[in-house]
Amino acid sequence: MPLARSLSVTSLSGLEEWDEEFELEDAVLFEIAWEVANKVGGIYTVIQTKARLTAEEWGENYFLVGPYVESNVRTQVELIEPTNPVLKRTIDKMNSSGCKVYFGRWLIEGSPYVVLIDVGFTAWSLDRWKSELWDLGAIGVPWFDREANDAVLFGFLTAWLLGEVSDLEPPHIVAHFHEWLAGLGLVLCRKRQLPVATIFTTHATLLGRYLCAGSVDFYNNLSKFNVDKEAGDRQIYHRYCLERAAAHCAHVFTTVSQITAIEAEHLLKRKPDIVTPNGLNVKKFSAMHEFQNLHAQSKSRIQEFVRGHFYGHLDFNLDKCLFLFIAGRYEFSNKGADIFLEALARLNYLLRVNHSDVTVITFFIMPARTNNFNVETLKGQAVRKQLWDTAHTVKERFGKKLYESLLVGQLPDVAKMLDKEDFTIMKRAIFATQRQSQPPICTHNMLDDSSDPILNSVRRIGLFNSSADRVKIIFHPEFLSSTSPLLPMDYEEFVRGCHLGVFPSYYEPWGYTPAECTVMGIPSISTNLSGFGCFMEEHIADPSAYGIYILDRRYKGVDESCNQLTSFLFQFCKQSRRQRIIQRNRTERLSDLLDWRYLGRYYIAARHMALAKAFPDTFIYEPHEPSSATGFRYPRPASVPPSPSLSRHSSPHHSEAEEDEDERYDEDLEAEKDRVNIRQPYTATKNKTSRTYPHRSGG
Ligand code: G6P
Ligand code: 1S3
Repeated sequence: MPLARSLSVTSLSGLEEWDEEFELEDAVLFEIAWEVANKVGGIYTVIQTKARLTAEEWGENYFLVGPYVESNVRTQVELIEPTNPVLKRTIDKMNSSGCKVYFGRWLIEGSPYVVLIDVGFTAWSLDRWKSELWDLGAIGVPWFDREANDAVLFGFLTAWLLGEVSDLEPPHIVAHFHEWLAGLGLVLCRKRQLPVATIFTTHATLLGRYLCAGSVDFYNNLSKFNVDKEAGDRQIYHRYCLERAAAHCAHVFTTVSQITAIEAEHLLKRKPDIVTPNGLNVKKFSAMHEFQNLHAQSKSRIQEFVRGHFYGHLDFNLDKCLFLFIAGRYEFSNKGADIFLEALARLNYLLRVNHSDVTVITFFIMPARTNNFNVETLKGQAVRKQLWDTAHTVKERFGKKLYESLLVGQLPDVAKMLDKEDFTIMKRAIFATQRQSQPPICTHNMLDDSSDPILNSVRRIGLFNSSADRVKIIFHPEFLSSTSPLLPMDYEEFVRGCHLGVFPSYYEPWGYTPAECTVMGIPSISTNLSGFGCFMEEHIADPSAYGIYILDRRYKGVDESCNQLTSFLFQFCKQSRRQRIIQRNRTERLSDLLDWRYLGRYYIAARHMALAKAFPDTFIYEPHEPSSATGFRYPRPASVPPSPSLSRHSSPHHSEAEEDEDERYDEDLEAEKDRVNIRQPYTATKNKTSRTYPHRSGG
C-alpha cells in the first residue's frame, strides 16, 4: 500500500498552530464502529459527518469497518470489488474461510470505503470465541445478551481482518475503535501483538449511562462507586469488562468531552490521553443571511401544522408564537425532559400573570412505542386542508364573477360577489372546525399511555393545551420524516423553523442536538453537565449573548436549576423579533467552532500519538504545554446583546450606533478567526523527509 503523505498539526490547547510537518509513509487507517452505515445513535453522526474530512486526509487508505445490515446496505452502500490488492486478498481469504465480508463505498460526503462484516453468518464460531474470551480474560458473556454476542463476533472478525492485513504487507496501521461494542477487536489486536496502533474512543460509559438513569447523585459520588458491584447489580458486568479492557489496552484512549473524561477516569480507571470533541460538517451559504430566510420558510410550515393541530382553538396570535423543542433518545431524566416540563409549568404561570401576548408551543420529539398516529391529530390536518380547499373554491368563484364583470366593461357590484351558495360552503366549513375536546397533547396512540413519563408529567402539571394556557405541548413520539402525513418535514427543516432548542440534560457526554441548532443559527439551552455546554463555556466569553444558554445542573439543586431554566425561557419570550434575528446571526457565527475542519485536528493528534506509541522507532510525538493565551475565545459582542440572562438592556430596540458596533465587531471577529486559523483544515504536503513530529517552531 504505497503512500507518502505528510501532515501538519495544530495543537490541542486552543487553535494555535504547530507548523512543523511530519510524514506518514505506507500508513493506512481503519475506523471501526458498530454504527458504520448503521444508524443507532450519535456515533453514526460522528462517523458520517467526519468522513469527508478523514477521506480527504487519508485518501485511498481510509477504511471504515462496520456490520453488514442488508436494509442499510441497500439504501446507503454501493458494493464494489476491493480496489486495494491487500484488502482484496484479505477479504477473499476470509470469505473462503466461512465469513461473509463485503466491500463498498458508503454513499455519503467523502464516499469512504467500507468493509462490512456479516456477523450472523459466522455465528457458528460464537461458542468457540466466547470460550477463547473466557480463557483470555475470564469474561463470560451470557447467551441471552444479543448485543454482547454481536460484540464478540464483531470483535473476533475485526481482529481477524486486521491480522490478515498486517500479515500480508505490514504498513503502519492505525485502527480507531469506537465504543464498547467494537472494543473487543482492539483487545485481541493487542493480545495477538499485531503491529497496529490502536485508539479507543468512548462516547459514553456504560456504567455512567445506567447510573444516571437511576436516582443517583452521580457527579458528587463519582469517586465512590464500587464499579464492579454497580455493573454486576445492573447485569452489565461482562459489557463493562469489555469496555474497560478496550480502554486499558488502547495505545491511546479518548473521550468526547472533558466531563466524560473525568467520568471515564473514575469508572473505567484510565484517564483519557486526549479529548476528541464531536464536530459537524458545516455548510456555508453564499448569501450571509440565507439561513434566516430558511428559518422563515420552515417556520411557516410549522405554523401550517399548528393551524391544523389547534383547529377550533386558534385563539392565539400565530405571529406571536414561539416554537421550542427538545429531541433525542427517550431517556426522560438523562435528557432533562423532567425538568423541562416543570419549567414549562412555571413559565406558563409567569406568562399568564404578566398578561403576555406570546404563546409558546413546545414540541417533544422523542421516539416511544406507539401504534401510529391518533385519529384526532390526523383529523386536525384534514380539517385545515378542507378549510384551505374551501377558501380556494370560493376564491375561484369570486374570481370568475369578477372576470365576467370586467369583460363587459363594468366594475363589479361588491355586494353580489359572494352569493348564497358561497356562504353555505363557508358556513359548512366553519361548522366542521368545531370540536368538543382540547387539542391533543400526543400525536400518536401510545402503547404505554398510562405509564409514559412525559404524559404522566403533563397530567401532573396540568398543561392540557387549554385556551387559558400560554404554553402548549405537542408530544411527537417518533422521529420526524419528510414523508409523514402529519408533519412532513425532516429534522433539519424542523430545527430551522423553531426558535429555541431546549436540552437540559443530566447525562450528555457530548450532545449533538444543541450543536446542530448552533450551526443552523438557532439558539439553544444546554447544561454544564453536557460536553457541548462545557466546550462552549470554554470557547466563548459570554455564551448567552450568542444564544448559547448553559444551565447550571452541576452546582445547583434540581429546583434551583429549574428556576434558572424558567428564567431563561421567560427572558427569551420577552425578546422582540428584531432581537431574535440579531441573536440568530450571532449564534450562526459560532459554527466555525463546531466544524470538523477545526475539531478534526484532535482526531489527527490522537492518531499521531498512537503511531508514536506503537512504532516508537519511526515516530515521535512531542506534546506541548497548552498556552491559554493563544487559544481562541469568542469575545463578548460589542453591543449589548439581546440576552435573556442580561436584563440590563432596557430597550428592546437596537440603535443604529449599536448596529454599527455589531458590524465592526463582525469584522474584528473574522480577523481573529483568520489569525488563529479556525477555518483552516490541516494541509497535506508531499515529499518531506522527516518522519518525526510534531516539533514546534517559533511561537
Ligand atoms: C428571518 C426572516 C425574516 C423574519 C424573521 C422572523 O429573519 O429573514 O423575514 O421576519 O426570520 O423571525 P422570528 O424570530 O419571529 O421567527
Ligand atoms: C452518545 O450518544 P447518546 O445520545 O446516547 O454519543 C454521542 C456521540 O458522541 C454523544 O453526542 C451523546 O452525548 C452520547 O449520548
